[in-house]
Amino acid sequence: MSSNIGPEAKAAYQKYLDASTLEEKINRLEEFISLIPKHKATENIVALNKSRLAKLKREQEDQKTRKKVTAKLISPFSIKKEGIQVILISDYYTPGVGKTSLLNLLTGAAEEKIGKFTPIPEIGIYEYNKIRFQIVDMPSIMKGASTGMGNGKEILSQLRSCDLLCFCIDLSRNYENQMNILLNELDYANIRINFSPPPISIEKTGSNKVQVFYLTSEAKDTEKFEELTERIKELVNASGMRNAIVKIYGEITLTDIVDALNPSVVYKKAIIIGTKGDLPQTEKNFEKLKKSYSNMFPIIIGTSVKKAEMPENFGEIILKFLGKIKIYTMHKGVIAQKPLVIDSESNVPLIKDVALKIHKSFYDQFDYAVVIRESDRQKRKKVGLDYEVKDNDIIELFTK
Ligand SMILES: Nc1nc2c(ncn2[C@@H]2O[C@H](COP(=O)(O)OP(=O)(O)O)[C@@H](O)[C@H]2O)c(=O)[nH]1
Ligand SMILES: [Mg+2]
Repeated sequence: MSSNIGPEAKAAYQKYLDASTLEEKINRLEEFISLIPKHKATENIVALNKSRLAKLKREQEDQKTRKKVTAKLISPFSIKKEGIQVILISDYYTPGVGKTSLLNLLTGAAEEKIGKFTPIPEIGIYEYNKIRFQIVDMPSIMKGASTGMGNGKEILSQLRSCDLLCFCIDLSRNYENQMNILLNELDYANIRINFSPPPISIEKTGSNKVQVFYLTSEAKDTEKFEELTERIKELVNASGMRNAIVKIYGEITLTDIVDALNPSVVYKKAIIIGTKGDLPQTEKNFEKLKKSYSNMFPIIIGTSVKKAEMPENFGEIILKFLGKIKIYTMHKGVIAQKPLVIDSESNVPLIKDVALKIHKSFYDQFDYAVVIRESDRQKRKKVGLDYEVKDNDIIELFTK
């Protein structure tokens, strides 16, 4: 054990080694990690033990699910996804931050639940330019939710598959407390916010060793990468893998490796909605909130349900933030009423994506496409599969 960690942490580590049950091991390892002074020299120890901890927690979850299979019920928290799913979350407080009020303003749903405790999710559909957004008003998240407080585990697990999270923050209360509770509980639940997945891929292999490859010049630039390779091998072993190929595509930290090794980590996009903007002092609070969190949250909106203040183009804001565009298909000169939503997050959206989205046969038998773009000088173009499409394009596909 390294000399950088102090006697108290050392004692805690010994206790962890002496633990006999899985639960004891988890608790003592958490205790140990919390006692390690956090600085550059202890980075490796922290990462290594976080990876061990993640492995132990997975074992614990496996045991629990095995116990549960006999009594499998559909949870009242489970939501059938429809359209683009947007989940409203907040901390737990009375009176509430105004989630149900927002849901009602956007969708007309759940008016009778405003001002009341809402123990299970309420759902409504918000339509913007004929695109459907499923707005989910989640029960509040308590401090300790990630360990099960107030149905926290059920609530947090529902967030893992949404398209967008809205942190609803009551501007008439201390915003920092609210933000901290939400950010902490999500982090403990392995939900990472507005953070790109690290440039790492880890595959299990048959060979009995861990191999690390640096595949871009950025990755190769890493200082002392031989040492990094050793650390990565340690982390892979600590996570329970004996054989793996680790590919690194860019600059990374040891924490990134710990996350990449943990199959329960998900990456979610989130915005902040400040509520009750009509109450005294809220304007000042809103400005401070923006200043403190705009690095992490590119979109922070101020609202008031009392004054019916909500951006008219809320749907547009969401689509843009999620990297989605809408196009209109055309058939024999007739333009569809309803747009088609195309993803463009990682790459530029192409005619190919449109064809595949409609049906694979349009891709397989593709001949050419006609694109009508009002903003271009040449409004009408005949194009191929690799042509880049833009928001509001009108597109007709022709097959052979
Ligand atoms: N002044 C003001 N009060 C609001 C606003 N939105 C909600 N409220 C009030 O805040 C309380 C809690 O609202 P609710 O929507 O039930 O919050 P939830 O618990 O987060 O779902 C209710 O009394 C609402 O009338 C708002 O924009 N301005
Ligand atoms: Mg409510």
